[in-house]
Amino acid sequence: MILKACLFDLDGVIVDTAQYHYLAWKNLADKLGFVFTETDNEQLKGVSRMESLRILLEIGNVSLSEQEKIQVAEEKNQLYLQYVLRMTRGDVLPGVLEFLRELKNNKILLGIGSASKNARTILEGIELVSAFDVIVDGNLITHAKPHPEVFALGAQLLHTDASCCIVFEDAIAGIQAAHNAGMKCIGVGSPEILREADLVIPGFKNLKLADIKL
Ligand code: B16
Ligand code: MG
Repeated sequence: MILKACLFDLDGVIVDTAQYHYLAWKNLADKLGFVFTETDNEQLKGVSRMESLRILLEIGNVSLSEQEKIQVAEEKNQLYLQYVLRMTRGDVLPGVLEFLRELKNNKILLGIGSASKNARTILEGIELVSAFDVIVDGNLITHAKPHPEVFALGAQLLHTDASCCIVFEDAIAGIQAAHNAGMKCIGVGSPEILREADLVIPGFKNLKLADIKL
């Protein structure tokens, strides 16, 4: 393939915010009176806020009115923001900055494709807003991953054909979204979980552009 653009998921790829999502959802589960484990939290990765809440309530076998759902989701987000607002450049995952620099030096366009409505806030904290040519986040899309919208829009805004894009994702729904958009996908994490990816890497540490053969 001719590589022209790389689209990065944010949570779990550029930074590890899954731990903060977990703490904030767990706080809600505690209040509602049920146990929510880190294993349960795996199901929420890459999933939108309201869909995450639906899964959480299903785990706890709790039913809430639509109004209550909106309220508890907002409370969860406020707690999550308290953690996220403390993030700095030092929270960028190992090897990411070096890899982004190599891509930029090779004139490859860079984009963010995240389900999070807090993506810009996080990117501001870690000082990476200007590193990306386009930022597509949860505020710009109407269909959650595995729908291709988030990545298709990223490619469109970069004026790049899907066949020339590679997506980096840590969630199964995200890998499916990339494939549904007609893009190759590199899974970041465990090969057992990210089986559907075209290639899986443990992280960006020591990763070179030449290592990516798709
Ligand atoms: P927010 P990503 C996703 O971000 C997270 O993986 C997922 O756990 C979260 O529920 C979702 O963003 C929505 O986040 O509540 O901040 O809008 O992995 O697509 O970058
Ligand atoms: Mg993710």
